[in-house]
Amino acid sequence: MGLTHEQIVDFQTNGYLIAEDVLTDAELQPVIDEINQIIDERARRLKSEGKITELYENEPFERRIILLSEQSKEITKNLDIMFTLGEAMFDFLRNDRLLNVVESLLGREISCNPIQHMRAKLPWRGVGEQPADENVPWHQDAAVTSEDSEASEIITFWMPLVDATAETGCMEIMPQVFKQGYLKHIGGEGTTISPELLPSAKPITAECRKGSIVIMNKYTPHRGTSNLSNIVRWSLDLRYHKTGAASGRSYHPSFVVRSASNPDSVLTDHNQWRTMWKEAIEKKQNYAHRV
Ligand SMILES: O=C(O)CCC(=O)C(=O)O
Repeated sequence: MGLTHEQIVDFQTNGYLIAEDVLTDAELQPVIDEINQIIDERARRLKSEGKITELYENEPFERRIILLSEQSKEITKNLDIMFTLGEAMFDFLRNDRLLNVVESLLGREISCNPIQHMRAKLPWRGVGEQPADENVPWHQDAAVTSEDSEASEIITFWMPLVDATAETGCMEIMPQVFKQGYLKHIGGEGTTISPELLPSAKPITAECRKGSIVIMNKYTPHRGTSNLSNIVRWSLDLRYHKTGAASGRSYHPSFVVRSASNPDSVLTDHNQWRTMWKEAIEKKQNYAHRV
């Protein structure tokens, strides 16, 4: 089942929606298992290189990478979808329940957008807010797309792999502000809305349980909040667009995940996806962000 009519209107009115209980634990577990395996392989390599001494093999998903990163920051380097390219992740990008929700907003011809991330937000022990290199500042997702995608509906689907709360770190969102369109951004430590243009709308704290999804319009200002807990705030932020529309990163691979008119166009081959990404990354194109 996709979204209800009320949910769709809610999204279109407020520029965001928290869709509750879309995914089951069983659907998320293969992704978690795969991440655990990637971390285990990295930890063993770092130990063999003498960069860490403890493997912490018995620590859970929510804790292990904290203990490993205290020994070597290398454990989190390039820990993202386009570098790890796992099969469970590829399968998840085409998860039926997720795509039913996507279809409710984008129709029956859908592509997976290459702007997609897996994030391990580690606990913050410092004073004030977690810094911008660890915690994404106020921005609109349109800011990380090229201008040729201005007319494309690129919708963000943000989902935690643990409960995302005010304590573990979740999204903070400005409702309805998407109606103002694009706001100029500045670069630096994380793309951020120019301070003088930051709307004064009261943000909502978008707590989101594991299995639920925060859906956002590309012009909705949002930011991450500090992780004040003692577990990792694992999450995925995925984007989808209508097949044929500009993706905002034409130099990275989009692929068809659902098509009513041409079901054969759906990419089901994990190896092909891997190859497309590897070839694109080798070319090392600079991101054509907007400012
Ligand atoms: O996961 C986070 O903390 C930030 C994610 C975000 O800002 C995004 O998906 O655009």
